[in-house]
Amino acid sequence: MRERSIQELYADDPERADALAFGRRGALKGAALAAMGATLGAAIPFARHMPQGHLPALLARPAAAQGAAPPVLRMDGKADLILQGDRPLVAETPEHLLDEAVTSTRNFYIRNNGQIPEPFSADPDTWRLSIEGEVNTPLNLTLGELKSRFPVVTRQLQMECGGNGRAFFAPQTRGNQWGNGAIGNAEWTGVRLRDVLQAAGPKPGAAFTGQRGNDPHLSGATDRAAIDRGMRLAKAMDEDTLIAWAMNGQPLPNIHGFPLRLVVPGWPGSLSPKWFTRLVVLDRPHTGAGMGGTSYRVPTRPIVPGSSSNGADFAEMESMPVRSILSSHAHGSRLPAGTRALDLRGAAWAGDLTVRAVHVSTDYGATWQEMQLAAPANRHAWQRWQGRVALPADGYYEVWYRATDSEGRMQPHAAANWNPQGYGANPVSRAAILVG
Ligand SMILES: Nc1nc2c(c(=O)[nH]1)N[C@H]1C(S)=C(S)[C@@H](COP(=O)(O)O)O[C@H]1N2
Ligand SMILES: [Mo]
Repeated sequence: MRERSIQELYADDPERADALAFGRRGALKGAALAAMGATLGAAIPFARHMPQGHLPALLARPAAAQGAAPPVLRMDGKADLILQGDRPLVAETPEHLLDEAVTSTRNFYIRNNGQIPEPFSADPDTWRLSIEGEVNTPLNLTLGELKSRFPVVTRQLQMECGGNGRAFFAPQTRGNQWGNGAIGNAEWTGVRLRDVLQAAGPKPGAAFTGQRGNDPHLSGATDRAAIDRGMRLAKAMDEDTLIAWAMNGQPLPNIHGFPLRLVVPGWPGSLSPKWFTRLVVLDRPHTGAGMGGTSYRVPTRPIVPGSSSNGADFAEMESMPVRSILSSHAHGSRLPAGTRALDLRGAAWAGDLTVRAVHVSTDYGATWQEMQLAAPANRHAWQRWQGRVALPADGYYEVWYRATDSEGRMQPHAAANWNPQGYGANPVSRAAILVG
């Protein structure tokens, strides 16, 4: 009977593969080291630091383990994004395509919960937005009126799906299995929601919002919203919360909400309706589709991974946790023999906070090197990082990268605070790189 390769074993039974590769003492030596090297297709210069129980990054990502390429989005005006699903249409940006300081529209991820509406075919300036609820003067404004009545601002703002990083949870949770690519840092043009709310005049008890667009529910039911979420009024009044009609200097493409969307940077993307038609001001938390229970809510006290919960004592997910990406090298890249340094680049961000530092390790976390980190272009923009690391020899490397936010919180070694819908996973990331 043929021995199964370690690669097959890693795909089927990572624990057993690990036990075989590392043996009881946990050191990768002799035949085991040779087998691991053969599996990875290269020698492992830092094998002495490879921790026991370590599933090599090259094998850890499902597509690599199965030898299959993920499905690719085919859409005019869009790069080859990773197709997460086509009903609803969801597509993730591969990390290495996020190498631009300002994310181009081509490379911006896509997340829909419902159907994609037909493009608005009338004059875009006739699109209407209503501001209702606990306000002295309810407003029903055309896009043309928004443009002429309020100061127009342009800002770089990050938009990130609340479930970004979900694939890193174990056990797996339901929902799109995002890696780190449900993020974009585009340049948005519009007016401040704050200015419009001040024109409407919030009543004394006003404390929350509810906001939605007019995309049909996935089922086609006309009495149900695809998504209809809300937030604390304080975030609506933040100077960076914009009602935007342009993305990177052009009218919004239909897939990103033409002709009007909200941009609530640093908080879950689900708060930023595309095809934006209505915002209601409330004196209590909103109760629309995607609110309450375990939706966009995380445990305040950790729960047993894999257990069920009704989310009663969970808290709203607000400012997103610190995260970093590596954009200069794709996971699994192969570089020419003799390469002795890597010039690494990427980005990092931390919701409403800023990032204080980005560190990289090429020796399985034994040592970490601080990268150069740029200031954000403006508040709520991501920060670019770069730096050079030396490589002692040809072989298999893992680049581990992690950011620390302005309050000292660091990306954890493994996804923490497991929750049924998989929000907030931001572990240290690992990219496999082969030299030679
Ligand atoms: N009308 C509408 N707005 C929406 C959604 C939606 O399904 N319908 N999805 C939200 C979610 S969950 C995210 S993460 C962002 C993604 O924006 P993008 O598709 O422009 O990248 O849009 C948000 N706005
Ligand atoms: Mo999202």
